[in-house]
Amino acid sequence: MRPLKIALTAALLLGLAGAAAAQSTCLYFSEYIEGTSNNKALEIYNATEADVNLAQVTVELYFNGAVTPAATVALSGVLHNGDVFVIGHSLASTPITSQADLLINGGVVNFNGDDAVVLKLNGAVVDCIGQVGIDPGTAWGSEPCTTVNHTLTRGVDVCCGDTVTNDAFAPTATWVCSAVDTFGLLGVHASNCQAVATDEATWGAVKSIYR
Ligand SMILES: [Ca+2]
Ligand SMILES: [Ca+2]
Ligand SMILES: [Ca+2]
Repeated sequence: MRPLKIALTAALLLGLAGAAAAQSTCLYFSEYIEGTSNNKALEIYNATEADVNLAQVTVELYFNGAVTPAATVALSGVLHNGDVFVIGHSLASTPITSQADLLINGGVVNFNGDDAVVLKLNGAVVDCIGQVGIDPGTAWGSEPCTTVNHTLTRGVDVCCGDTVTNDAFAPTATWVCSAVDTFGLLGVHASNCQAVATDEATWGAVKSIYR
C-alpha cells in the first residue's frame, strides 16, 4: 500500500506492451519471508482488477500440523489493484519493518518453516502456503527451495493462489526461492497476470520510453 504510481490508462499500457497479459481476478500471497531470528513477513498481492476491502481479508497460521489456526488476523483498509499489503514481524530487521503495512509481534508471522499459512477472502480460502494438518518436520520442499530460511516470491505467471489447504505442498510449483534474508523484493510484486502492469520494473520500462 505504498503511494500509487503514475496512472496511465490500460489502453495506453497495452499499446506500449504490445500484447495483453493474462487476466487474473485473484488475491494471493506474493511473498513469504522466513529468515533469521524474527525476519518474517507475508506479502499479499491484489490482482483482482479492483480495489479490495481488506476488512474482508483474514490470514491464519496453523502450527506444526494443526487443523485449527493458532493465530488469525483480520486486516483493514483498502488494497488497490496491483498493490501489495505487507505483514511483518514487529521485531524484524528494518528492511521488513520499513515495508510493512501491518506489524505484529508474533501472531500470523510467527511461523518457522513447518507451519501453514492461509489467506481468506470473505471467509473462503484464496491461497495457502504449506499443507494444513501436516507437520513436515522442518519445512516443505527440499534445498535449494524450502519454507525455512528462504524468501519465496510467487512466479510472475502465477495468477491465482492455492485454494486447497490439505493437499501436498511443493514450493517450487508456484514459488521462486531466494537466499535467507533476501529483503529487496518486499513491497512490490512483478506479475504478468494483469492488463495493467504495476510492478516497479515494468513501470520503469514504461516510463523510460518517455525520457
Ligand atoms: Ca512451527
Ligand atoms: Ca495446496
Ligand atoms: Ca514482493
